[in-house]
Amino acid sequence: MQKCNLAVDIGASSGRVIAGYLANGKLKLDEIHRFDNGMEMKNGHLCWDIDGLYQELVIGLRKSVQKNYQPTTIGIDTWAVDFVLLDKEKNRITDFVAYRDHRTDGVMDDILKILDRRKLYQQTGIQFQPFNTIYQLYAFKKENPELMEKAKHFLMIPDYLNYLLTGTLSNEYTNATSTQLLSANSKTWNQSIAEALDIPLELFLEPKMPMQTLGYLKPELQKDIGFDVKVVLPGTHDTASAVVAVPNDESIYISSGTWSLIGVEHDTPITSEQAMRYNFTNEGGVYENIRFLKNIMGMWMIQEVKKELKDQYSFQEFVDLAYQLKAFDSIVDVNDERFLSPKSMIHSIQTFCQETNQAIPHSPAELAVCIFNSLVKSYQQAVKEIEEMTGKKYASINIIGGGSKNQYMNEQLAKATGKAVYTGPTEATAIGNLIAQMHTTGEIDSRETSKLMINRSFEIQKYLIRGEKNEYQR
Ligand code: LRH
Repeated sequence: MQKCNLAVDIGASSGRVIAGYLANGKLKLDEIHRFDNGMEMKNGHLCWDIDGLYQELVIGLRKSVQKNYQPTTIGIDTWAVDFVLLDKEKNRITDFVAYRDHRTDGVMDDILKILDRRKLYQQTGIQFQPFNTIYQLYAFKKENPELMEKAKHFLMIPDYLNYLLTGTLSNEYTNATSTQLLSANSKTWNQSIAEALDIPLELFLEPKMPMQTLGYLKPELQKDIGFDVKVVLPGTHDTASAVVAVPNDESIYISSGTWSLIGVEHDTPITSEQAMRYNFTNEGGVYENIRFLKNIMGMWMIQEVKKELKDQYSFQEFVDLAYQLKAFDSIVDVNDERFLSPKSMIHSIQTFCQETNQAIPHSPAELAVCIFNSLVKSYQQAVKEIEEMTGKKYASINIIGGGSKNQYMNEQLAKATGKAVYTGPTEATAIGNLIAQMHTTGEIDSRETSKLMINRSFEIQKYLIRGEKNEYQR
């Protein structure tokens, strides 16, 4: 039997259970189980199927044993901001409403009439996004005052899954920062913000730092699996885990998936006027540092177009179509709120182009080029902003995550920024999750060792502009 650590990495469109172990100085990955995820309408709101996700997680655990692994630890990461509330008996009293649900429409503006925008940013360091937990909690309270009265515990998705595994309640730090309710400097829940919004502070537990053991599988699960598996906290926010797997500290990173998260790591929060204006965020990092980054709409746009076109084209086919199209220049502002949760992504893109007097994309190739070029434009702008705010010039950009397979965008980004563009690892989130588990068990002793390990274990590709001809070397 091979001992392993298990990473449970659940994104907005799919989840994975991945076994990881060290062999000959390299980190080996084995995907044990993969499943779909998505939102569905329930009680008038877009929700996640949290019970279904938990079942898939347990299936993954069982499969690992069937594949002859002995899991010693398990760690969970998912997307941020979403939560459930439990009553005093620790029973769930809310659905797992998804952040793209329209319950938060207009709520940020309402809150910014109560709280001063600048103060809120200075205290939390978190970027203004209409779906942050703070706005969701406020919307929930307005719609369900009687349930809010009953609520005793606030858990984010990984916290809740950890609770189901172990029976232990916790609020993990990296994910908690995405609520916009934590003080960036003290790393504790911000009393004055909670009080101003009448959100009871008793709902929250003192944030727990990643890289520590939370507990063990509940006895019935232990019996089922046959092993005493330790439940460990990685960066439970998927982006926090992904950033751990950035191969090179000197690059700007882009974690490319449903969202594109572009930024750098920093020792302390940057909450300047400029950072607020550029809407950058200071989320908590696994190494207790800061992920100074910006959320950019990301592959969600092409995922939605793909779905609308009845999955006739794969992602790679969209990339191929983009290469074949000679020129199509229309650009949309990918961070326009209309693209967050539209009825039709295609229609929203087309109306944006129409309103801005640009050619309207109709064919799948035109839509793909419009989305890819618009994303690249927005990355290019963010790179400029990062350099301006940190006062540093970066020679390279490293794209991690599944979206790094988009060669068209990688080449366009190299061309637009003149920087070397590195891509990989594609499984960054699971890798970062596993590394945090290995730090906890002592299998990896330092951040430096983990960086060496990543570079040794995974293929990193390089796109570079060569001379005048804009040729790329791979
Ligand atoms: C990426 C992500 C991102 C959040 C968003 C809700 O999966 O966690 O960091 O802002 O989802």
